[in-house]
Amino acid sequence: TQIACIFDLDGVLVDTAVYHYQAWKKLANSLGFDFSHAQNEQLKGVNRQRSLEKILNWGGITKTAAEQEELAALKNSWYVEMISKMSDTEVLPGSLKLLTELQAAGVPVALGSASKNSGLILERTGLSHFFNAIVDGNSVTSSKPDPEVFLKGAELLRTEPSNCVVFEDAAAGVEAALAAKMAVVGIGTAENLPGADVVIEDLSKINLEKLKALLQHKS
Ligand code: G16
Ligand code: MG
Repeated sequence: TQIACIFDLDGVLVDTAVYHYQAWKKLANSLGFDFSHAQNEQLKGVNRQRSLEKILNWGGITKTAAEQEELAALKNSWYVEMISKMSDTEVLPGSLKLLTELQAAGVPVALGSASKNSGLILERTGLSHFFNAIVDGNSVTSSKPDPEVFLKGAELLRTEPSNCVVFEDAAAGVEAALAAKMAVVGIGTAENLPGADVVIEDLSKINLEKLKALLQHKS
């Protein structure tokens, strides 16, 4: 079977949600309101601009487009400061083993992330060399749940969507993969990821053989 894999970044390969949380909380606090972990959960897979809109809405605050751009840049400067200190110890369980197995088997691998900081994160955590193609917040115009990010990934890997397996931890990402007509492995819990073909706790729970079986079962 022909197979290609497309990985989401935050929450699948590395845990950067904790840094997004700290940076957004600092921004919310500076504006006079608080920001909870539950709210942070709702921002997974959501791009920076849209995340800020949601936060301002939760705080009951209105800002002009120019002010929003400044606030998003401020949050990002704090976030970049934190992720610049990341290391390979922050790669999530099973990521390295699976990526190594896929690379050894010659399976094409792409990144499909909403983040504009994916290059820095992959570099800091030592994962860059596993990817044949990178699609991230710098190269897409429509965010998840739009399928653009994953369709571009398939295109760059020169394969059909029906050959692709997507790994996602966010509901919007699972929706995007399904819209792209790809198989989806959800990372997290089944309640939070409706529609995923299979949901696992982390990447240590899957291997190439299981992925091939999943694709075959789907077709
Ligand atoms: C990630 C995170 C989101 C974040 C987005 C944009 O998406 O899950 O919480 O808002 O990237 O990140 P940045 O501000 O770095 O551009 P993904 O698709 O990698 O899970
Ligand atoms: Mg994610």
